[in-house]
Amino acid sequence: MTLIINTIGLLLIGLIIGWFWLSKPRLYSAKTVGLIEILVKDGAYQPAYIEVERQHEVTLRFLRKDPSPCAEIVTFGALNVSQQLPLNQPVDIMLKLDNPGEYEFTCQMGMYRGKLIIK
Ligand SMILES: [Cu+2]
Repeated sequence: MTLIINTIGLLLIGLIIGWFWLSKPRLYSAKTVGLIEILVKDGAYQPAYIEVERQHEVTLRFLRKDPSPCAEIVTFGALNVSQQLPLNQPVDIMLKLDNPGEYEFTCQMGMYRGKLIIK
């Protein structure tokens, strides 16, 4: 019995380590103008990789389908923007971006990762 519990414990630890260290962001590319829709689903932002031409304002519409509490908040660290994402309810985030560059967005713990690239 102890052996079984130990084995399950080890498997769980392996899964958690795998999730944190081995999972790479799934990359999607979307070259879009205007409103960009991002699905939060199955542990990832889809698309996670967004390229836009330089423009003054970019609106991202997040739709969270992932019930994991981890997905509840999306944060754009470099822009000082954080937004709560209710389940199954689209949320628009308007960003003012005057400088080209790469802007990472993540969940609270940095497990969901995406990147907004302003050209
Ligand atoms: Cu998280």
